[in-house]
Amino acid sequence: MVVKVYGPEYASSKRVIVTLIEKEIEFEVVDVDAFKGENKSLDYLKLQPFGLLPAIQDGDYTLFESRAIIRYYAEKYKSRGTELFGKCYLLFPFHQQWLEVEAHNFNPPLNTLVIHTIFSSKLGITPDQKVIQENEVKLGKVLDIYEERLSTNKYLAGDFFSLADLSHLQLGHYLLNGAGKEYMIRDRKHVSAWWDVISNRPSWKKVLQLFPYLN
Ligand SMILES: N[C@@H](CCC(=O)N[C@@H](CS)C(=O)NCC(=O)O)C(=O)O
Repeated sequence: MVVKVYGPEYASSKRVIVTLIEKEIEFEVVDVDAFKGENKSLDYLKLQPFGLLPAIQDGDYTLFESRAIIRYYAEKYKSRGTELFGKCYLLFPFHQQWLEVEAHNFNPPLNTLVIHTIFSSKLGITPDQKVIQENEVKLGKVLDIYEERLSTNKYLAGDFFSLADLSHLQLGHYLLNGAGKEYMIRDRKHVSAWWDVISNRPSWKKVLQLFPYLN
């Protein structure tokens, strides 16, 4: 069964697509333009009642929330493509922990930064320098913790690439492309090396080639 991914152009959808590529799962995409409000159409709300992207359809099966989707496919196709949970069950909590850190510590300040630096005109909001500065400070503190973690571990969960690393690519990409905050990665030696490793994976390059970023 080919997996249908709705709204491939958006960051959270790319989190799903890069996982499907790593797991060698066939997919097709359905364009949904959030800037035209298509994510609030009655048909789309049947798939994702909160009107957010992405949602997937896999036969009769529908799922939303990008991190739930990637956990599902990494588990369902454990032995296909890249092992994204680590080989040993003892490692499972570490990658879950760092996936939660990405969702609750990394993503919120970066998402606000991206809205105010890249998407303000599309969203019809005035960029607020105070909000930008506050969120830059918050994100900097998170990245300082990453710097320490990555000084003793090649990847966030240990010595293996996992969903936790992969989940940073979609919004992290904006720091170096569009938001003008490249220094936040490049001034941290270990974060910078980690970023180069994860963003040079063929799966991520494929995503960028298939779905160039909106801005
Ligand atoms: N926690 C959700 C977040 C989804 C989300 O915020 N999607 C954005 C695109 S990256 C969206 O749909 N924005 C349109 C809107 O807010 O109307 C997930 O990971 O799936």
